[in-house]
Amino acid sequence: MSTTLISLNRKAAEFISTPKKMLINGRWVESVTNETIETRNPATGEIITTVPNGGVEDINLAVAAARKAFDDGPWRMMKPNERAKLLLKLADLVEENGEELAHLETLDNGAPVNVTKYYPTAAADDFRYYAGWATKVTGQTIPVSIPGDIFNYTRKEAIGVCGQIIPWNGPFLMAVWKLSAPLATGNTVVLKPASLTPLVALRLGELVQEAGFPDGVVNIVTGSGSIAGTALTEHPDVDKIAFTGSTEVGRQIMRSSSINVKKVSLELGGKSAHIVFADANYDQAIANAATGIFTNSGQACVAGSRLFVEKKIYDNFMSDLADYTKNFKLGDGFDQATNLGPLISAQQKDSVLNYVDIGQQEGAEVLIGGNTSERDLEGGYYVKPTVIANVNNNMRIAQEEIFGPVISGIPFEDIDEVIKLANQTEYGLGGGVNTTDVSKAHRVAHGLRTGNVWVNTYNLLDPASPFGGYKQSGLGREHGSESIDMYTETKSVWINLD
Ligand code: TAP
Repeated sequence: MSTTLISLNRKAAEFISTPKKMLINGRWVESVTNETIETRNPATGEIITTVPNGGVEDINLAVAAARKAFDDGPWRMMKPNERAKLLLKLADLVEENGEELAHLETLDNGAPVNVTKYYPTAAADDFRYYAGWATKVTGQTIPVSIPGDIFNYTRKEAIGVCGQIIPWNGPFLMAVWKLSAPLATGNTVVLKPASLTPLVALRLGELVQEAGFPDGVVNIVTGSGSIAGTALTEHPDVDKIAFTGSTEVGRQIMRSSSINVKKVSLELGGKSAHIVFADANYDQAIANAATGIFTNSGQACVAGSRLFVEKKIYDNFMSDLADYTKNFKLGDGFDQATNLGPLISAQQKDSVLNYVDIGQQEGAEVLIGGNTSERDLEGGYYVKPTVIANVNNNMRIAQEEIFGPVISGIPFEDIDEVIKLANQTEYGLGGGVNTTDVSKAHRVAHGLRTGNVWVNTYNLLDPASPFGGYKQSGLGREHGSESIDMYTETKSVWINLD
């Protein structure tokens, strides 16, 4: 491994030098039981620090604080431009502390600094975009036709206390997405980060306080999904749950949220089709296919994990894609040369490698990748970029979310066949099309039953454009005006003018 390690930002080093606390009602507290959980660096397996293992009582305290801040509080009543100012201040603070946040993300999640260095700007953009919305959430006047002199209008009102549960694969930006729109619309929040990656959320909590948000508006409880997460989703004083994570847990959350009929939005798994036609710009399509799967080491809900390649170029394309993976430098995210980090945990590594075995047992052929035997990567949870050929769409590796750097190539004959195959999955999150034929591009984009389609590119996101899934990939959309709808209730007001 190269030894050009970037040194850890000084403030990040200070941050992890003490056991962390969690944020409830404007105070940094231990869990009621004083229990803690360890968080580890996936590049080395070493313990970084500990965070509180919050449980039912901690969730109760956090929800009570969020409830009070909403019901009695300064937040819902605060003028929209004041809420906007606080979000703008938070955006500035995120930028000012950008390197520290990026380094904490690399330490906790493994994504290379080469990638996480862009997150502070993306995070600040998100807060600024929704700061802009705070003053623009309007109702309508409605020309009703019933008898009498009746004036009817609608108001968009905050839903209340939002329980925000996020995964480990993008802890920084996921935390930001789960704060920006709900706060802009006047909701209060209890955020539960993933047990494996709690650090950036806790540091964001400090910045929320520094920006001057009133106590109880943002609460951050660390703890396990099975206890703290369940307590949040079952809590009768929580009005909405927004969750990003696995489809299996998404189903459980729908069930537990039914207790008091919470509003629920879900951003779940995917098995996205990335389609390459023979007329595509070949080199661009290779790069897109690689970016589509290897970004974040394949630990992305939108990962283009099923690669459909037109039969006449299939063999060459798969072999060139395998060659292209040699451009990836696997290693510690703090190594300047690294552009592919470790997986999040030993368990995730085992699960991914098990899928590679399953693929081979099913008759597929591993062209490159699989396990790493490089001695200098021992200790971390590394899997080489892996390209698998001779896959058919019914195999488990083509139907189940692997969540690792593994791409499965499937040949196809024509546009109708590929649209059909691409839609033969329980998921519907992303999709990619590579072609120089504009009519094919639109036909496929319209034919895919997915929430996002990228043409001759992949993985683009912007706070202004809605993001979410069809079928079992989710419920609702984050970003854009759709997020405003997701965090507001619509009230119809009737006035008799006679
Ligand atoms: P999940 O188990 O879905 O965890 C996501 C979040 O939900 C974490 O904060 C987790 O807490 C919490 N959680 C777990 N069980 C819960 C419950 N019963 N009630 C409320 N909250 C609960 O995902 P994971 O274990 O991190 O990853 C498993 C698989 O999910 C991955 O291999 C991948 O296929 C998929 N995944 C998908 C995505 C996206 S973006 N679609 C993201 C991550 C993972 P803990 O961290 O304490 O468990």
